[in-house]
Amino acid sequence: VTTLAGLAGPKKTKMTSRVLGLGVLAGLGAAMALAGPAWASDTRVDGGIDLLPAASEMMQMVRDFDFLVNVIITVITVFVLALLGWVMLRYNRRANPTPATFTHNMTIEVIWTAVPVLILVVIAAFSFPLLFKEEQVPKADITIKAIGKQWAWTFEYPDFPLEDGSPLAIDVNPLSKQDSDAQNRPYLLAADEPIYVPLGATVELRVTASDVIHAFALPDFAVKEDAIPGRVNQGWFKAEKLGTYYGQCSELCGIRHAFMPLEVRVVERPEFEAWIAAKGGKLVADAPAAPAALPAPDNPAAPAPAAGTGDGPPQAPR
Ligand SMILES: [Cu+2]
Repeated sequence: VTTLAGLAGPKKTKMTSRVLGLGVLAGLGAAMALAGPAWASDTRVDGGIDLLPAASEMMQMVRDFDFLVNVIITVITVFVLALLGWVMLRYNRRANPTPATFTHNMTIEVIWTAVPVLILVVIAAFSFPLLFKEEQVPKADITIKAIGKQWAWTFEYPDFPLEDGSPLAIDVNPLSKQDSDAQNRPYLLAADEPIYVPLGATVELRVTASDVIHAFALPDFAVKEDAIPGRVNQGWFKAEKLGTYYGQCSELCGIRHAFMPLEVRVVERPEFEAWIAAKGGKLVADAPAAPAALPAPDNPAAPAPAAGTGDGPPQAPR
């Protein structure tokens, strides 16, 4: 099921902006979203326009918020449409030959000022907690540093150093069209080197770039962080569901922007450790044994990534 994850990704973006572009269709899209929970199928569909199914609690919260906003959009659209219809039918020249000449109505002006304010307050009340949760990186079990490059990703695992002490680093390129077709994997989403994450782990992301601005997007987990040269942005996700998830570069970064997929595999801990070992990484003594009870990952034994970058965000106290 999840190997199909992300299939709707690029199409979704295109479809979504098309719907947003046509004001009239916005109401239609909202009306369709009213069926929200029913849409939340496990499989991606070609041409789907909904957000991807949630692979984490965070993404579920994003989906719930999306549903709420769609309900609000629908109510407003239907209300405004009804008002327009009423005005056109009741107050056209034939039905209302002698129009009223007043220009102010205190009551209605107070209402149409206050009600939109209240709507915005409601939206803010639900969106701010979401933003704070996204921005506050919880105590992480492992750290992954994502480096965007023209045009590839490098993922470093500073918790698992190589023999020489440098962090385990994986270069990720798109899987070729030929291989994608042969393996029935989505071209331009599948990567030649999937990166592995243990199930249940809270993953801290440190995102940067080496040349131009890229962006690390992993929609199943509601992750999107700008990758900016000379700066380290922090993000996180919790790997709550086994499976394969696809992400992409999400910032127009040059001619091969579309060729920067990333593939994340959430696997059981032993499989993750086997992968780390196969890549030459050391499972250091105090490396997480089980995601639950962990020492902080940025202990002195593990080289801190981004050290020396200078203007990265300050480390949150743990
Ligand atoms: Cu890019």
